[in-house]
Amino acid sequence: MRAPVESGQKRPTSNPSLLAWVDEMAKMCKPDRVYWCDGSPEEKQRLTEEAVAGGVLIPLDQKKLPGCYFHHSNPNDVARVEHLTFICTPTKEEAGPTNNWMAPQEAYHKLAAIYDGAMKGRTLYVVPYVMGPARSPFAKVGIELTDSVYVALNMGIMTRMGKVALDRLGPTSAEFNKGLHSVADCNPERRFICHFPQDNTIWSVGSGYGGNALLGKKCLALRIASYLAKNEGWLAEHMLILEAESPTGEKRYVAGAFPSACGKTNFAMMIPPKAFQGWKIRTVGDDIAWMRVGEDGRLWAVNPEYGYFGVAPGTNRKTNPNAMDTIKKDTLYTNVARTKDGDVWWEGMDGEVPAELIDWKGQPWKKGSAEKAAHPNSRFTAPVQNNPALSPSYDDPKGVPIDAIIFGGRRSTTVPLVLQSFDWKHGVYLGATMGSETTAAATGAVGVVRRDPMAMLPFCGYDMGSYLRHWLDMEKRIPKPPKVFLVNWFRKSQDGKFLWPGYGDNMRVLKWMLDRCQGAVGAQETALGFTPKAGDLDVRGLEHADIAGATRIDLGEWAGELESQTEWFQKIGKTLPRELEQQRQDLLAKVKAA
Ligand code: GTP
Ligand code: SPV
Ligand code: MN
Repeated sequence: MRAPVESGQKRPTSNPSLLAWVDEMAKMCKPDRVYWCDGSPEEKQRLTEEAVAGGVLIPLDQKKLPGCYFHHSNPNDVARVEHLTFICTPTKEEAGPTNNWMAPQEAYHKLAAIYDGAMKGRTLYVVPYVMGPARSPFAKVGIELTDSVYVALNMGIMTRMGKVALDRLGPTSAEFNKGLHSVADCNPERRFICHFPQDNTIWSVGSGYGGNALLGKKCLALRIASYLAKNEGWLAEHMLILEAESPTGEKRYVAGAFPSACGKTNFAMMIPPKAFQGWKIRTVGDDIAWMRVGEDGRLWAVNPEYGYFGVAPGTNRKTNPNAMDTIKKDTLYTNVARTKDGDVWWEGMDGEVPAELIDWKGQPWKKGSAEKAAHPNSRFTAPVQNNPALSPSYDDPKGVPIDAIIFGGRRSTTVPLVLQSFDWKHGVYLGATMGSETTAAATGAVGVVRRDPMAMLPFCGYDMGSYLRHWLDMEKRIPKPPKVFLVNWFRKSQDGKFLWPGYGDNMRVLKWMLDRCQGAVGAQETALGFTPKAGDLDVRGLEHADIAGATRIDLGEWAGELESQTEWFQKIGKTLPRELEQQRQDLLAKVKAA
């Protein structure tokens, strides 16, 4: 038995594995109709009209923001839900101590009961998509079945969606990620995001938001992909990819892992300060990097995504002009505030705060209100082609060669502006012990320091100790490894002000790191790594910065920091690579002796 296909639509594939799976899932979810997405512009227009008619999307001012729509999610569904996210491997050990685990059979059983009939009265959208440049050997095909037209439209922006994916899959291959998604009744009590790495399967139910629901993104491109990467000898990471072209036309690439809402999109779209005239910074990716060792012995990265699902608050013409230009057209806005005449607004937007707004929940809002008008995790979904600083290499099937890997957390104390690791192993240690204050990108308390190794704590699809072992092992696989750095844009003074202006001025730190890769600039060796000494950072034209305060290393604070890492290493448990604990002890001894 299969649900009737939308009237007149011929199923666009004869792939028997795909057809059988879609039929099986439809039989369980019982949608009124099944619609196969082709990814065409006509289809996008049709689905948008359907979403507007159903109240899922609200048109914004089409003169000012052509092709832009507003969506407000259920107020109980505004961020990723880490406590409801599960890795479903045969043994608990495979998921490791930092992931929630459920036995695969139990998870299938539990979720099947929720999916049963959940799509009655709704359409099941079949969304075929490719992660990665379509012709790239890196690329992976996924199929997401969803009952949310909002999710289908977002996937149309965030991935290479439709016919391109069915063409890549071909008529017989069973090698595709099987993603099933239903908003069901959007009840947090019946919300589960389950990953079955061994089955290349994702079941997500009860949420329509971001990383919970756009299955190509965190679920496939990080959790499932990190599991594959470990087995196949590559890296799937929560990293931006940036292209830096020098005034002499030399292009170099860096990859950077900062936790959720800690600056990846901003860094990847940065506009250098005036003193750096002639430098061009372009975006290859802003959230995810898949990296493999090339024939030349270097590490090569592709961005599997095709759009940006970016944080709105804090984005303005001064902090991120490229993002502001990117989101002027064909953009979906989720949980931002609006003006009565159909413009968008959020905290940190340029200009005066409007006297009156419609807040993210659709309620009237007045200037001076204690409540935020936009949700702190409100987002824009925009196609990469809108980005004026898009690198042409974003679609290069072979990717781009990485010179430097940058780890960076949000730390108001202790961690200096920039630190270069002594070597690969020490770099892995810096990534593994990275701490960051939590943000609104996930539900739960905000501003609490937690360890977020390589910004992958919520996204690693297997045991954390084995993941860190994989990072250490990569050294043997990469004959010409990137240099590794730790940065912190978020250090604060006693009175709570940022010591470093951040944003475009981060170019000054990027330049130092690029020069360090070529041995073209000085540094001082400290107990913890190399830092720029006075005069090494190019600070021409820099205002409002406390450079000494931002770059300072306080050995007392560091002794405490290193000691507090014991708890984290104990949590990782018996699979923690011994080398990392050794690094910690050696550093602590050095810090105490200094
Ligand atoms: P995800 O999409 O959640 O993975 O986030 P992201 O890492 O891409 O973070 P994003 O660039 O969107 O920045 C998140 C927040 O941090 C925004 O409010 C930014 O304005 C702010 N931010 C980004 N870079 C800097 C910086 O250099 N300094 C300061 N102070 N804030 C920054
Ligand atoms: C993040 O939280 O790291 C994001 C947003 O990029 S989400 O897609 O919801 O994961
Ligand atoms: Mn992210």
